[in-house]
Amino acid sequence: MTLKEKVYEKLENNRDDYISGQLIAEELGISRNAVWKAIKRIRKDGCKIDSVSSKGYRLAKNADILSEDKIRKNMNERSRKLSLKVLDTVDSTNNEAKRMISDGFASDALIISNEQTGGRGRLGRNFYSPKNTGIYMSFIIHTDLKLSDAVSVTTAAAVAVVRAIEKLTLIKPMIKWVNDVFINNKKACGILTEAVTDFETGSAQSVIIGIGINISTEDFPEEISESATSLNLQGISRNTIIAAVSDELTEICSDLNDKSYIDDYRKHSLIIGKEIDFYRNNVKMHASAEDIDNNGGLIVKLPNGETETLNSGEVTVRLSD
Ligand code: BT5
Repeated sequence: MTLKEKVYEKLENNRDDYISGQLIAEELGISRNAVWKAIKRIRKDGCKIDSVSSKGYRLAKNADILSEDKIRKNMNERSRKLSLKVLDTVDSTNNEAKRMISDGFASDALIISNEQTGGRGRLGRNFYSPKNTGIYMSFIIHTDLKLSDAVSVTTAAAVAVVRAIEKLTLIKPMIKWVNDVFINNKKACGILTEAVTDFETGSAQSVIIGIGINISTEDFPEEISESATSLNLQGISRNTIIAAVSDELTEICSDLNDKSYIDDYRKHSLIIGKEIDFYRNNVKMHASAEDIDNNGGLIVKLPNGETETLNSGEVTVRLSD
């Protein structure tokens, strides 16, 4: 742990009270000047610390710093085997994962950033990723999955996110096929899965699973201000949530042939039983969403009574129904 992390830990363990610089210095066996410098660095990272001259320092209510050490401590044994990389800023954690793979990185890994300057959604869209208030993370999973199975990994990631949220909170998250997690009919999380393929075998060599979760973001850009929301948890750190999502996802990925997670996906589906619209060859189609199949495909019933399975793409649903 760095000195900055040690000082942060003291403040975090003493969340509700002020702690003096003198006491932190004594307990860590460092000088008061070193404490002061660490406090300055923590503040520079964007974390608010209240200070009162007669009392000392106290973390501001919503202070939440990412720490590799804390994430690891919260993880279970399986997750802890991942190689961890925690960044302050990056263009996109999925891009970072790709760079690592093309540089020959061969282990399973989890890359997390406090901010993304070019966070990506699907089809060239953006994912708004401001610093300090969200979780932006990408898993690298090396696998010899068929490409068709690699797609179902997105489904697994959505289930991992809802399981983690439900384990830690009383929130009831829902999944909008195929890759969004919604809270109260607004998007709180998006998932972008990308496969690095072996052209010779046609299988996925490794899968990058990018997950973005709004934790305490309040000011969204205007174009998503009506459709986006945050988890807004009190007293649960991003480190805890990252570890919980990782535990759930590595567990599901340890045996993707066990499709029981799909039941959880169905139970959380925002669209089963609803009327939806989708596009086929640029033609708008209307249908009712009937079920999710074991590969994460959406089974829809067309007005003429025929059924069809959608495997990718976009559906719109009237959430007020
Ligand atoms: C997604 O795409 O939602 C996938 C987002 C994946 C983000 C993670 S963060 C870590 C990793 N690194 C990356 O660069 N990406 C992954 P899509 O379904 O195409 O949705 C994109 C649309 O969601 C945008 O066009 C906006 O309408 C909306 N949107 C953008 N930012 C949002 C946010 N922070 N919260 C809610 N909605 C958002």
